[in-house]
This record gives sequence, structure tokens and C-alpha cells, in this order.
Amino acid sequence: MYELHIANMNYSSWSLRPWVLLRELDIPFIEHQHYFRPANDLSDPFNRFSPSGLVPALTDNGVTVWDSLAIAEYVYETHPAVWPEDKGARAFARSVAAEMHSGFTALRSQCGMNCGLRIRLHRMTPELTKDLKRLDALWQEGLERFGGPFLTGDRFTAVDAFFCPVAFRVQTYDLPLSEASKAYVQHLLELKSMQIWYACALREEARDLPHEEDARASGTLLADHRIHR
Ligand SMILES: N[C@@H](CCC(=O)N[C@@H](CS)C(=O)NCC(=O)O)C(=O)O
Repeated sequence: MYELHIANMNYSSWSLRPWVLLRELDIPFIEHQHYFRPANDLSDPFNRFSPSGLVPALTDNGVTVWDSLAIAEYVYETHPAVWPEDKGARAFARSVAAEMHSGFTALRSQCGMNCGLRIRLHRMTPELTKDLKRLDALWQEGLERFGGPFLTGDRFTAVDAFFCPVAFRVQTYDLPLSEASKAYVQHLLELKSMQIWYACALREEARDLPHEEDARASGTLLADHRIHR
């Protein structure tokens, strides 16, 4: 049985990717949640289950896989539904997921995932505008080419899982996108597993100071939907 190690659901965008992938594909797993620790906690608790000291990490019968992209590829070896069946669609999905994995730096750094908050950004930097333009073009290309409602057609695959954290960022910061991309975001937010993740994120009591400070520095706080304040 797969065992998946994740961090706080409110903040951990990388954890969300394999979690939502396994849930949407109905692949059973045991979940282990570990909250982020203060920076001055030198015990490095994530090193106990993850060689990089980062989440997510997956264990499977003595095998440990870390990094969300490596986890997707590992799970694909047993569950081909992780990627699209068609070779061309699979190449597109993998390229796009890899681009998300290694790019979109401004989007990731200036709009940190914080599911429960609603924020009006102080300003749209040129770098963020460029990332959003590229994101919009990518999404429109996939939706048009494969017919939607997911990025490579009628089935949720790993490439959609890689954009689930972006869907929460779009919701939190009300990021400007085309109508087609907004509909894609809405489709992701309405997935059963995304609703579960969101509900769990809102219920979390733990707070991580750096994530909270980053969110407040990025713009004006409009709402905090988390249950514990
Ligand atoms: N590229 C990695 C990134 C993983 C990552 O940065 N994880 C963050 C949480 S979202 C983490 O574990 N941070 C813990 C720390 O920095 O101590 C992946 O895709 O899994």
C-alpha cells in the first residue's frame, strides 16, 4: 500500500499534487500529515521519511520516492491512467507538467498557496504578468486541442494534478485569466477531492509564520475563511 507524506493542507502546494492525483484516480493510500515546524526547530522531522527533507514523499513496500514529479512517474508504472493514453497527449501533458514543475517562479513566489485567504495583490509585477500570460496560453492550447474539460481531454491526469495548487492560487488572489482558463480553474475547484482538501485546509489549527507573513506582504487581506483564527 502506498503511504504518502504531506504537510499542512492550507499551504503545501507540492503535497497537493500527488494527493489529488491518487484521490482522483481512486488509488488507495495511507496519508501521513506532518505540520511545518518553526525555522529554529533543527530536528529536521521531514528527514525521517524524506531523503530531501521535503514533502511530498511516497513509500511503497520499502521503496521511497520523493519529489512530486518523481512520484507521478513512479505511480504511472503501476497505474497507466496517471498520464493520457495517447502518445501525443502524453507528451504534451508531460511537457506542461515539467514546465510547471521547473518554471512559473513569479507565480509561485508572489502568490503562495494559502487556501483559506482572499487577497488583493499590491501590484502585478511584470514577471507575474508574464507567467499568467504563459499559463493562460498553455491552458487554452490544451483545452482547445483536446476538447476539455481537463487539460488533455475528458479525464483527470497528472497534468491537472500539477495545476490544482494553481487553481487555489487563482481563487485566493483572483488572478486575471481568460474565460476558458477560469472555467478550467472552476472545474478543478469543484472536484470532490479538491473540496475535501479545501475543507481540511480550512479546519487546520496549525499556522506557519513564514507562509502567513508572505501572504500578508503580497497584498491586502480581504477575507480569512479558516475556522480557527
Ligand atoms: N520539487 C519538490 C518540492 C518540494 C517542496 O518544496 N516541499 C516543501 C513544502 S510544499 C517542503 O517540504 N518544505 C519543508 C521545508 O522547507 O522544511 C516536489 O515537487 O516535491
